[in-house]
Amino acid sequence: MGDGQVCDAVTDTANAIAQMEIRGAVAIADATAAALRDQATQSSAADAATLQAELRAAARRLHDTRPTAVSLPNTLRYVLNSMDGDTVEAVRTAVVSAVAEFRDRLDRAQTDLGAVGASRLSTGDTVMTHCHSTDVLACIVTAVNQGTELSAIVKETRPRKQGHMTARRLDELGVPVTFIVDSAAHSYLDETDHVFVGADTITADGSVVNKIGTAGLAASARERGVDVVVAAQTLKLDPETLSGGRVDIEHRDVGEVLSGELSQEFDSVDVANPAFDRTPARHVDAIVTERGQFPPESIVMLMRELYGPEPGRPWEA
Ligand code: RUB
Repeated sequence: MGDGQVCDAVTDTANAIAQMEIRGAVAIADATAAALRDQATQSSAADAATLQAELRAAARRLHDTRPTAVSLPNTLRYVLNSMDGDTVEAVRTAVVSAVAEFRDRLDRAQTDLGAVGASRLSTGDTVMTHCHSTDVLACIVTAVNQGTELSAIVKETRPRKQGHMTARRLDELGVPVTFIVDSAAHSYLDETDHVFVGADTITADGSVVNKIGTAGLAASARERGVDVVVAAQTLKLDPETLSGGRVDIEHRDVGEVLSGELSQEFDSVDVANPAFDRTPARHVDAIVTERGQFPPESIVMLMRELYGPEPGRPWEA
């Protein structure tokens, strides 16, 4: 790799995120941090300023992969804000240690959040899930490890079918799973005690941006009086929304919805493929984080405490 260039590990990670080989907000954050560490360790920059410029370029490459999960820019902030130093070695050491600390905090946050979420679950409860969220899994795994006997209704989650991952993982855990297509969710809410979903981004007004279909599920659950819990570590709080920033909802290739011959058959039909939607705070009972559980309307206080009013975009500097 030449002086000033982005390393292959960053390009590979960016491609893997864009193609969803790495997916889910926590996994995206973890891979992003690791890629920045690789940039720092593999760089042949001649001086500190060049290495810092490379790290910003690497961050931009990673940032431009998928627009919705705020865990990505929050990770870039954490790592880039650490890259002080007058020499290449000093910057490299600072980044390596910030990334190690970040990844450790990510793990601990999920463990701590899992304990908080598990406290909402009791033996005999049925949990309905949507998509595949490692933060949700942490709550269920902790509850099961504590001896709580649960069953699960797992939504398929069209078009990428992340529900398969959730069903597989819960089955391995010994949780009885009923696997349903998305449109069957309403019919199964009477058998559900809690809806547990993850989040890609939580905004200052307590809205939750998560996999498309979450908003409809939460509205139905609210109408039936079923508990709606969002399991989301504080890395999912979007500090830019404190000052009016908006969440960009990703629209993915329509080939994920209709592909091959079908897409030709329907070539005069407009196909849309939004990947996420926004659930208003009033349809959520609690946001479970590693810092405890919060009514969604109060999450703004935690957001302000953790990120301050001006989070900055150090990758743009
Ligand atoms: C993933 C998704 C997940 C959140 C939370 O969407 O919406 O619910 O990212 O996951 P995609 P986690 O599959 O399009 O990335 O709790 O693992 O961060």
